[in-house]
Amino acid sequence: MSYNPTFQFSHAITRRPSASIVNGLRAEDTGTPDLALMQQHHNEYVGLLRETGADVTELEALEAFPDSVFVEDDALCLPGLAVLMRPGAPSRLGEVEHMAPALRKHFKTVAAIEGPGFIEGGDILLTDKEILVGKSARTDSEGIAELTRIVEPHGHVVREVDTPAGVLHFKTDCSLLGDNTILSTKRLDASGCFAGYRVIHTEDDEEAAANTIRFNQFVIMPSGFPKTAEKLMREGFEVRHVGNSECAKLDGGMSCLSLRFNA
Ligand code: CIR
Repeated sequence: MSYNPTFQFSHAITRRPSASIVNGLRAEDTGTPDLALMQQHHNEYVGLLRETGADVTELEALEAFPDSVFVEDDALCLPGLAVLMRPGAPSRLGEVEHMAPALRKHFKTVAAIEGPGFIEGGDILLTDKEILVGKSARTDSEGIAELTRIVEPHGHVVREVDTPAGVLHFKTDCSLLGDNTILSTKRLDASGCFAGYRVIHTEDDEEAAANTIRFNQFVIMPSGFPKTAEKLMREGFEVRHVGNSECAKLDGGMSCLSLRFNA
């Protein structure tokens, strides 16, 4: 069956939030995340992924790793190839080995970034023609170079770009909506990294809407960004919302909560 591997997915992997999430990393303290509310939002998120017909694995919470709910940072999933990342946050390095068994069930080839560089999945945007990787406080040029050496023989092109200063991950500020179309904050688009793509901007004061996902027929957005949601609906996207108040306290959003792939 033919499919577009950038937004049509048969599978997703998520991990339940752990009670230790209250100790998760954050750039700024805006309050302690409420585990029960986060779990409720997480259930809604998983429910929407499943509504598209995808098979969704929910891994058990990992108490030793407060940020392990943000599974996207642990791996990059490409057609037939998964690459385990090497997170730039020391407290997250050990998460990766707990993701490996779930990926081995679905991928014939599971490669790994060995270092010395660092790279997190949140800095990687897969499009129809290339893999854009934003350098950030978590992802460096050595990590990107190692990823390039792994994926190039599989026919992928990697392009190193910059994440705006003070922004956690490249994809904190953008998402692939499909068919050469990207949702981006104006500040990230101003860098010129999306030349050749059709770019839809998040509305002013709604920058946090940029971390959205296209998952099969749905564009899944964090709740609370009505102007950007309206814009996407006018463009013909089938928009769904999930509460993100608790993950947002830890700089997390829609993409961070799943690994998405075809198997
Ligand atoms: C962290 O700082 O690593 C977590 N608190 C948030 C990770 C968000 N992940 C993502 O944007 N891909």
